[in-house]
Amino acid sequence: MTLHLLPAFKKGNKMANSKILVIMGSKSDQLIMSKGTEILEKFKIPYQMEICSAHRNPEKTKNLAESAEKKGIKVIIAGAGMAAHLPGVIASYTNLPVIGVPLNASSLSGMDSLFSMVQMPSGVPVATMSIGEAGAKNAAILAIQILALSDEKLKKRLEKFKQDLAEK
Ligand code: RP5
Repeated sequence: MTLHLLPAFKKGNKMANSKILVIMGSKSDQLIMSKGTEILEKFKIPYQMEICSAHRNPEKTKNLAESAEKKGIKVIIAGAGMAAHLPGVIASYTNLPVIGVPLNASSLSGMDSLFSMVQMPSGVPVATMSIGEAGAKNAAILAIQILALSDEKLKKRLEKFKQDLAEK
């Protein structure tokens, strides 16, 4: 099966002043992870997207994590399936908050990935979301909530978002 990149991934996807870095382990993760980036776009949050595997591209993973803070990134979202060490490896190279999204990419239905992320040993946390689409969306919302701690306008937009959810 040939996996094509979604249009948003082809544009170079480095928005000026990106606040959030979204990394996923494979092209095969992009459909689910795009459910979260759609929310970032709705909130007009500039973000950078990268496809980078912790085991296939270890040097690139290290460089992305180490350079993120200097580039102005405030939160990193990392999605991966199977033995999903990506968020943990990223968290080992940065003090930025790292949000992990476990993805269903194997016969274990994402439980493998969930346990890989949520069972981080003490000292190097990964804020782990639920498996799949809900997790991708919640990762985006949590990242926005973190940004809203120092952004009053964003806080207001979040309040409106939550009110709309309640009305639905
Ligand atoms: C992980 O392995 C990726 O995050 C993906 O979810 C899974 C399978 O990757 P591919 O074999 O589809 O590239 O590294």
